Amino acid sequence: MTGINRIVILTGAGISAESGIDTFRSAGGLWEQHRVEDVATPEGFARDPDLVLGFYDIRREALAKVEPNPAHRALARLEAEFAGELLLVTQNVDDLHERGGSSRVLHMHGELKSALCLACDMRSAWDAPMAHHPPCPVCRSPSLRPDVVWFGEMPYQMERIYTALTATDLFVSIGTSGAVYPAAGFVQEARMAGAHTLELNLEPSEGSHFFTESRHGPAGRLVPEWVDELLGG
Ligand code: BV8
Repeated sequence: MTGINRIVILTGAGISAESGIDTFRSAGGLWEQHRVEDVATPEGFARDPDLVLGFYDIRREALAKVEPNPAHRALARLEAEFAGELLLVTQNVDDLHERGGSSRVLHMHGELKSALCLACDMRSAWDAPMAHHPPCPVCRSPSLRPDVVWFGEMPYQMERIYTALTATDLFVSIGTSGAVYPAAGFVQEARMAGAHTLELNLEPSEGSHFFTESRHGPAGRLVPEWVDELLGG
C-alpha cells in the first residue's frame, strides 16, 4: 500500500489465542468461567478482593507457560522496518507483544505484570502472586491491586490514542470482537479522519461493517502476510 506514513494498530485477545491464552468471549473463554461483574469491576474487587486477586494471579502465572506467536513477531518486524509512524495499542494485559520483540506498546487496559498501590497510587513492575496481600514495593502498605482497567474505569492514554487516530492513514484491528468501548469505537474515529480501515480477525467482529476491508482467518497467518505485503515482502 503506497502513501501509508502513519499506522495505528489495535490488538485484542485474538492475537494471543494461538499462544494458548484464553480469549474472553470464545467458548470456554475467560468470561464463561467467571462473571465479569465479579472479577473485572471495582465493585467486584470491593466485594471479594481475594477472588479477584486470585483470578489475576492465575492469569499472570499462565503467562510464564506461553510464548509469543508469529503474529506478535510480525508486528515487531513492522516496528523495526516500517519507515513511518506506528502506534501499537493493545487491549491485552499480557506481555506477548513485548516478548515478541515490540518495544513500544500502549496497554490501554493495563498489564498483568504491573501492580497499582491503593495507598500511594504508585505503579510497580510485578510478576508474583498478589492474593496474599504483599507489601507495596514503594510504601510497604499491603494495598496492591492488579494494574488493569476494569469495567467502569477509564482506559489509559486515551488522549494520545485519539490524537493518533485523527491523524492516521491506516487503522488495523487485529483479534478483537469489537464488543468493548471505547476501543470498539476506534474504527469509526479513524474512518471519520479519512483513514483506510482493515480488520484481521478469525471471523467478522461486531464492528466489521465499519471497516473498509476485512480479512478472516487466524492472526498467526494473516498478520505476517499483511506485514509482508505492507513492507514489500
Ligand atoms: C469505560 C482488562 C468510562 C481487564 C478489559 C453500553 C454501551 C456501550 C458501552 C458500555 C455500555 N455499558 C458499559 C459500557 C462501557 C464498557 C463496555 O464497553 N461494556 C461492554 C461490555 C458493553 N466499557 C468500559 O467500562 C470501559 N471504560 O467505558 O469508562 C468512563 C468514563 C469516564 C470516567 C471513568 C470511566 C473499560 C473497559 C475495559 C475493561 N477491561 N480488560 C482484564 O483483561 O481482565 S475488557 C477485555 O474485553 C479486553 O481487555 C478487551 O478490551 C475486551 C474485549 O475482548 P477482546 O480482546 O475483543 O476479546 P474477545 O474474546 O471479546 O474477542 C476475541 C476476538 O478474537 C474474537 O472476535 C475472535 O473471533 C477473535 N479470535 C479468536 N482467535 C483468533 C481470533 N482472531 C484471530 N486469530 C485467532 N487465532
